Amino acid sequence: MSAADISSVREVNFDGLVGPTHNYSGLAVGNVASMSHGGLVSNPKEGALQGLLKMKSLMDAGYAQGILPPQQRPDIGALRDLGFSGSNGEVLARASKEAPQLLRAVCSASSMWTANAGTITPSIDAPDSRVHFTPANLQSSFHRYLEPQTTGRVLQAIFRDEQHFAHHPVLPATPAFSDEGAANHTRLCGEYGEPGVHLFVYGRQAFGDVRSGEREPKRYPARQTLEASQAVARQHGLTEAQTVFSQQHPDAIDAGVFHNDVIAVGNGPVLLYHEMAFLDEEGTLDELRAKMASPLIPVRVPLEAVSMEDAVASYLFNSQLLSNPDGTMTLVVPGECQEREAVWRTIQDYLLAGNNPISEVVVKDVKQSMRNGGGPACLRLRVVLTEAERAALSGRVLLTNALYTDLTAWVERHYRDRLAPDDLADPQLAEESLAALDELTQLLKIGPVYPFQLG
Ligand code: SUG
Repeated sequence: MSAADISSVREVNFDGLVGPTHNYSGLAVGNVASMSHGGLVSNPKEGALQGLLKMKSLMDAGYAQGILPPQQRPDIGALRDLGFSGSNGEVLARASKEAPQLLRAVCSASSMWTANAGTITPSIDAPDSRVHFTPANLQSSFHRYLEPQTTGRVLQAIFRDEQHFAHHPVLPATPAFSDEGAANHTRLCGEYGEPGVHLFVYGRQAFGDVRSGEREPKRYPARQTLEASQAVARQHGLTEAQTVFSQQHPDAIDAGVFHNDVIAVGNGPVLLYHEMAFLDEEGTLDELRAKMASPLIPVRVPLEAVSMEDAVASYLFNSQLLSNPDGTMTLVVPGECQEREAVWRTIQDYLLAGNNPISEVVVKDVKQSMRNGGGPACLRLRVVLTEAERAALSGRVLLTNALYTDLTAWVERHYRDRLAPDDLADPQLAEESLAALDELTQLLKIGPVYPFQLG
């Protein structure tokens, strides 16, 4: 690749639009925010507008911003598969009465957290010079297991051009291959257009020489397996020299760190992480240093500065770390970081004042998502693209002022501003949601991607 091509490579953040059924159902075991906010009344309209505002302000600041649509919810087809029959209204009413936990699961708007949509390898690192995609199976929880099929269709609709984009099958949806996508994957590099090293962080090993039981979490499940991470790397053609597999610290999982992106974030050569992120911190850094072409810049936050409780409550590490043209980086943190004194002090006195590229902190209000354990970084899927690949995207999915205006008007037209757990059985909500999504696929020009559109 020529120097001009290298400098044209950019990271595009594809944020998930918060869906019309966004609600608080306490579905995610090991996710402290989800478990503690279950049963609250949500505001889907506010959630969608908060997400759109984050996207718009990052676009205005010069970052490339994309959009991924929400999924068809309630997933009445999933209820039918589980034996509920009759009209849609009857299916919803029976599920609400006989299995309310299933109704809540099929209504979740969890696809908004697109960091879990899949794992992406940029063309620079792939042997066939194409961008590679594997949708995550999300088999750890029923409500998220419902996502990958539509996710795959959406990714194929947008990244359709086979000359530039390659799509792989979802890994087998079984505990041994439990995969949660980019939330446990970080690409470290110099410039985006230079070769990168892929850090895959897993919580447990399924086969082979299983490590001692003491090294696995005891309280909460480990959602990513080593075998899943290895399979994705294999699908994408990544070699040993390009990959580092590191075990997440089991104590962190037990403290509520259900994905690596709740305790570490990397961008370019910078790895911002908490002391408790990796079981073998030194080994992980040494291997990264040995494999990376550019010097690694580790930014380590010690436990004495930020406790695990503060890390999980504030989502400091679920920030977006964005590259600026002058070589500095901007950290986009959730508003909750301002509410924890130790965290805010660490940002000011340690991250901003430290000898590292982070020169600016921007605070974003994504509270509707945060109450379900989704911060700024959960809401986006990073796709590193060359200029030619950006030009080859299908659909109207890169944010512009006009698209922002259209999407906010669409949200205002279709979304409710109040959703209580009992509202989920309302057949009217299902109809409103389908009408909204049908219009959205036209607005985004991505063609039919939802089951109700495919017949
Ligand atoms: O899988 N929450 C999601 C949050 C995902 C955050 N993503 C990243 N860290 N990348 C999860 O735990 C809660 C849904 C509810 O309780 O209603 C939920 O699914």
